[in-house]
Order: sequence, then structure tokens, then C-alpha cells
Amino acid sequence: MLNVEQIRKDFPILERNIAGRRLVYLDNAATSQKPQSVIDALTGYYQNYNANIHRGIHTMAEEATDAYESVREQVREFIDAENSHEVIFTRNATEAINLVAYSWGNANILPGDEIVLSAMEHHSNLIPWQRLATERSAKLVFIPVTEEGELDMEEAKKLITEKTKLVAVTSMSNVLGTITPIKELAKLAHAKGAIILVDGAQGVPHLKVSVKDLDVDFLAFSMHKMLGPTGVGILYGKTALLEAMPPFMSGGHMIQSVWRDRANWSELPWKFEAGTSNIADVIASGKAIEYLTALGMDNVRDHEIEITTYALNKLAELGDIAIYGPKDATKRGGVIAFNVDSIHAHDIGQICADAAIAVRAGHHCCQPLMRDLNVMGTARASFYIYNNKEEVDLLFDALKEADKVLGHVAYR
Ligand code: C6P
Repeated sequence: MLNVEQIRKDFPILERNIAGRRLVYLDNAATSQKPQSVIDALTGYYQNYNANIHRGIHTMAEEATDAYESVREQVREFIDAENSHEVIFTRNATEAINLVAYSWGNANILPGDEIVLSAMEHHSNLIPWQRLATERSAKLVFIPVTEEGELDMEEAKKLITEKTKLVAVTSMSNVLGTITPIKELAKLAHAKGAIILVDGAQGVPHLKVSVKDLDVDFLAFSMHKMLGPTGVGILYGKTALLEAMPPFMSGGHMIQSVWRDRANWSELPWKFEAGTSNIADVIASGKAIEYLTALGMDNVRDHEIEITTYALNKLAELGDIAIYGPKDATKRGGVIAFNVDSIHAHDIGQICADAAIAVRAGHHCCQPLMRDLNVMGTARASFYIYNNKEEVDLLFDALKEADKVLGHVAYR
């Protein structure tokens, strides 16, 4: 189990007061806070060895290159990939998914092909496929979500067919919290000759991941949701797929030789990293991985189950609350989307903000799922390694207040 009180000391922002109250940060699904080691790595790079990478041969250029490339190896180890050249640095998970949609998608999706998604995808794992499907006259197919908020695997078995070229699914919903059975989906996809891309933006920060064990073809995630800085996404891809794909962006650094009328490409992973990389943020991301590795991802998950179970039970005491997603915390991550009576989600967000509690309110970039749930939006609390039960109690108190002030009268 995690020593949450000890962990909290590593996150200076948690000392912050807002309008005289201690900050309660429950918006971790949007972005996590950063430990001091990550902040120090950022300033350390700029203070001591700021230089461009892969180009210079001076000392600082070599130091920066070594630091940057060593994070690639850390990421490889963290997700248990075969080779570090299968790890591509992008700006965020969204860009990683777009890279696959443009580069692999345009080369492989033909008219009539089917791309299978789930009904709970974030827009980042929906719109790139919508655009590809429109351009290539392909079809999008959606695996539904059951009443219990789980992915309907019986339907998945029927919907993944010989026509399927790609299954692209989230490993954890940023609204329902639902954890999807990726290993099973990978087997279903491969049995039909399709490949699988996993949107790990929510899953990777919270669950132990082995791309080898899951046998996924692509995995996309963002470091900023797992203690790292913004501006760093990861695309993992199997070597054979990445080697066969044309570059996504082109320009400096991704080439081997250039003539006036043509060029050929660098080897992996640099073929996909055109231009100057986000050096400082990648280097600081290494400290985030170090931090999570030291805690142990099994412990991170155990803490999440404990605090989510507590929160689900506590919030249910309100009575007037609708909580979306699986009831059992072992089937979901620490993301709780909810509505209280008929109070608008933004009003809940505001009342929480007045109590220095940061939650998110809105459609969470999942408008199709909101339509399925028949709501305009929800409020959402999301937890991470530094959240404790007292913070859940403070959220409960704020919601009770919202219900007292606005419940029963709001929007009726
Ligand atoms: N969800 C949330 O508050 P980027 O922005 O590229 O780092 O991550 C996109 C993304 C992709 N998939 C899922 C499942 C996600 O949850 C997100 C980001 C944030 O829920 C911001 S909208």
C-alpha cells in the first residue's frame, strides 16, 4: 500500500491554499500534479546542459542526447516493450493516435474496411478514425457498453469480423472509469487478421502494462497524466508495423540522405520524430517514470481501488446522486463521473471550486457517450496516488451543500 501522507510531501502544489482553504485536487484524469523531482529535472536541464540533441558533438549536446535517449529506454521498460526503438515521442496521446491514423491508416485502410471502436471513446480516439473512414470510404463500428458500464464482450465477438482491419479502444474510460479487457480484445482482433491500437491515456498511469503480455500492436499515452510534464506523448508500436509505415511529419532529423528532389528516412524511432524534440519535458518524464516505478504500479492500483471504493460508498450516501460506470472498484479506475439531482454539472463544479476542490464538469470530450447516457454532461472527480479519504469527505460535504442549496429547485 502507498504511504499517501509521505507521497504528498513530494508535491509542492498540494500545499497551495485557495481562498483560505487547502487545495483538494480531484482532476487527475485531466492532468496529474508533478513531484519535485520532475520539476527539478526540468530546471536542471535548462540550468546545466541545455543543448539540442542528436546533432552536436559538444559535451552538453552529448549529455542532453544521453539523457533524452535514456528516457526512451525507461519507457520501454515501464511498458515492457521488446525494443526501445518501438517507443516514439510525440506531443501527447492525441498526436500518437493521429500518427497511426495518418501513417498506418492511409496505407492500409481500403474502401469497405471496418474500424472497431468502443462506445466510450474519448474524441481523441474517435475523430482521427472518423476522418480516416470518411477519406477511405471505410466504416466505423462501435462495441456497446452494458447497463453495468462494462464493455459488451458478447457484442465485441460479433462485431470483430474478417472485415475488421483495426480495433481501437481505450484501456480505461475517462468518464465511466471502466477497465476494458485488452488482452481478450487483442486476441479477437488478431484471430480475424486485424490489429489493435490501445488508447492508454487513462490506463497507463494507473495500471501495470506489458505490451508483450497484452500483445497490442500500438499503445498511445501521455506523460502529463502520470506525474510528467505536458508536451510528451508516447506511441508504442510493434517494430514490423512501424518499419512498414511512412513518416507522419517530415523535415529535419527524420532523414538519412536528402537530394533536391527526394530523401530517405532515418531508422526507427527517429523516422517519426521530425524537428527538434521536446527535450526538457522528455528528460523530466524520466523522473516521473522513476517515481511511479519506485512506488510500484501494483501499489498504485491497490490505492486506487481503496480510495475509489471509499468514494463510491461515501457519495452514494447522498441519495440524490447518479454515479456512472461499474459499481465494483476492481472493474474501474479512480474516475467517478456523477450528477447530483437535477443540478447542472457546471454548478456542481463551481460549488466545489468555491470549496477549493478541483473537479471537472462537462462532456469530458466524450459527447457520443454523453448522448448514450442521456445527459448533457457530468461532474467528475478523479484520484491519484496523493489523494486521501479526507479529501473524499470534503468533496462529499461540498456536494451535500450543493444539494441543499440547488437540489430540487434547479432547472425544474
Ligand atoms: N482526457 C480528461 O479530462 P491528451 O490530451 O492527448 O493528453 O489525451 C487525450 C485523451 C485520450 N484518451 C483518453 C481516454 C483521455 O482521457 C484523454 C484526455 C482528459 O478526461 C482531457 S480531455
